[in-house]
Amino acid sequence: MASTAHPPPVRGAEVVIPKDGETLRRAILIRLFEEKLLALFSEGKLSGTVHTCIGQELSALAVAAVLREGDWIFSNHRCHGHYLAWTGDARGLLAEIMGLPSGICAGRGGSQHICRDRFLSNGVQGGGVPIAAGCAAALKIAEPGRIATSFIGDGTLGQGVVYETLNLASRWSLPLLVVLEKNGYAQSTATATTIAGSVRGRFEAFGVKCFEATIWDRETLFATAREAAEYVRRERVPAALSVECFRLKAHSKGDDNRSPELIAEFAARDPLHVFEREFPESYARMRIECEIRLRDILAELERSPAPIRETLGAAPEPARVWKPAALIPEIPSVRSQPRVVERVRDGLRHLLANDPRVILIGEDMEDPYGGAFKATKGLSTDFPGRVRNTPISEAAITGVGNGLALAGMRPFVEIMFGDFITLAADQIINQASKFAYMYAGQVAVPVVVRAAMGGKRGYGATHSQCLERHFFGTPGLNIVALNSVCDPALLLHRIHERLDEPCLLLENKLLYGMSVRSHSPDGRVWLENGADFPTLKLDAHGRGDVTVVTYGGMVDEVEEAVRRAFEDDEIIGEVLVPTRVFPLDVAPIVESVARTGRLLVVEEGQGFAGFGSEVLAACAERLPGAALRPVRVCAEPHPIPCSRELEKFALPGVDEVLAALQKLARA
Ligand SMILES: Cc1ncc(C[n+]2csc(CCOP(=O)(O)OP(=O)(O)O)c2C)c(N)n1
Repeated sequence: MASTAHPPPVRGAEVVIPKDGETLRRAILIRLFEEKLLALFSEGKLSGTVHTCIGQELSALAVAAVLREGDWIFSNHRCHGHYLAWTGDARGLLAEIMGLPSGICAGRGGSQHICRDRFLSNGVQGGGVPIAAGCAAALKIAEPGRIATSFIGDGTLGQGVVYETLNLASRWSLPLLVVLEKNGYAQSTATATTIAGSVRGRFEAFGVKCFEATIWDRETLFATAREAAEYVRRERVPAALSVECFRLKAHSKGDDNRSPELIAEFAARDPLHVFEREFPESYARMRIECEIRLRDILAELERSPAPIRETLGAAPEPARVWKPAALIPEIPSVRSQPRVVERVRDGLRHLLANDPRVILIGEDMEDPYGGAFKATKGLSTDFPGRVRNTPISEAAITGVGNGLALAGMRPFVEIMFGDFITLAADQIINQASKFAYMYAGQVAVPVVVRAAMGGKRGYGATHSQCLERHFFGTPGLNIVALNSVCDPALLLHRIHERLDEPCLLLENKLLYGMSVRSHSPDGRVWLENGADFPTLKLDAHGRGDVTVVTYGGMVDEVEEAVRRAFEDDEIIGEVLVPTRVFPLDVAPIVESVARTGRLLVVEEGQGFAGFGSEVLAACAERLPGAALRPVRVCAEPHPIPCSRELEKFALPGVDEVLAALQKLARA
């Protein structure tokens, strides 16, 4: 299914959830584990970084005590305690932090990015909250009674996506427990100097109940955690659990600018120190047990083999047979030449009808509006509850999409104007695209983010761009572009059937109104090469003067320019249109350029470090020594103006493509 190979999931030691009465033993294990990490760092035996929770262990344990198997847990950079509290898997975690193949993520994740079953951590502050909400949404549909938990620190209260998510989780009544570890600091900064208002007020503003406790009153902490989790489980609504605590060590390894007096004051109150003072014999016995366990694990791991170089990546595309492009017969169309938007709708309708896991979320998608470009018109009526309007929260809705996908649903997230994909960039680049590799193939995130890109409608600088360039080259991400030749319903079907990785689907705004057709204006038939995400070709039967490569919304204008170039100057263009622009199958392009020696790349967006640059580089690399004559046509290097005339100057059109064809033919 996936285009990138991953090794089979790594299994750590058996998960052992602490039983009542074992809390302190587990707390000691967490503390000794992290003290050992700091020692290994100072001995130069570990690389990277580590954020210890020394002093805060009880908050993780209080939450672990009230979670159940099947619940999702999202953690942050300070995740060791959360993980060990929940699993007890010191061996798997230590191996991971040591970068060993037997680590829980095969050494790919390290200290901050760990995953096992339904426990995931990521070091991008706040990004896990909407993903947890997405999992909560999936649980609500498929596994009622289970909940999702997301740990954050109080510094992360500055992160906007947290509030987008609280709003959505409250509106959608999602069983989400946000655990706030309120240790008063964010790295070097006292949060009292950066976070305004009250913590409780922040949650309650969204109608989210906030439970409060401290680690210095263990009984109340455990009781409050239980009350909070049971409330979320029973009422199926979000809640927050705010746990006041203090970290006794530096933010990471040695970066501590807090006063020694302050730290000493909290060290004296530290629950484990208190336990040691009150029950020295029990404490000493448990400590020795944990020390022996960790010593044995370390000794074993120090003898383990180091990782070997991995060879991952897409398999080479097999040779293809070109055949005429056509509408997909399994998805009927009401018209013989439907418009692109109609085929998008047909495709989505087909998926909704055939796969109960499919769910569509985005702004203004429901009827009677049916989406800003009407791509979902009628679908919310026909599939009640499965096409959902969201608030204006691009980061959160993409994150919720990630969570839904992670939990087994097949979400399609609509970004109304592709320009706003910037707001969802963290969820695409640092979350969805990373998970499968970073967590050693244990999870898949088959989320589809549909974004209407493109200009030529006078919408100006912030509603007209093609921003896919910023996502090109992100490992783990697929970028597919609709055009008016390859049936959009087919591409939706393929994405759904053949990808278990995230996909950014580019839907050009002007394209929506075009008819899907299999002939170009010069009468030639469009061919496709039969790949899952086919490359299309306007064949020149070996007589092409210029290879023209384009994608998405530029296809129609390129065709028109090619028609005119032939009529006016008898220049024959061989046009190639990939439907998946990343990862890109360059073979058909290189094959054509090897024959023509002339390459014209046309893209609507900015050219620098863009699609054209990559196509050019691929041809130059694969055709060393060839006399390659390239030209690129792209947007002018300034923001897109509103004025109809100015916009024409800024964005490439038929005239620019024609001029480039003529220039190349003369070269
Ligand atoms: C989005 C983001 N911005 C900045 C950072 C760098 N960073 C890592 S931890 C941290 C402080 C987090 O503070 P808090 O949320 O209070 O958690 P704590 O470290 O106190 O557990 C910062 C700024 C990050 N990882 N992610």
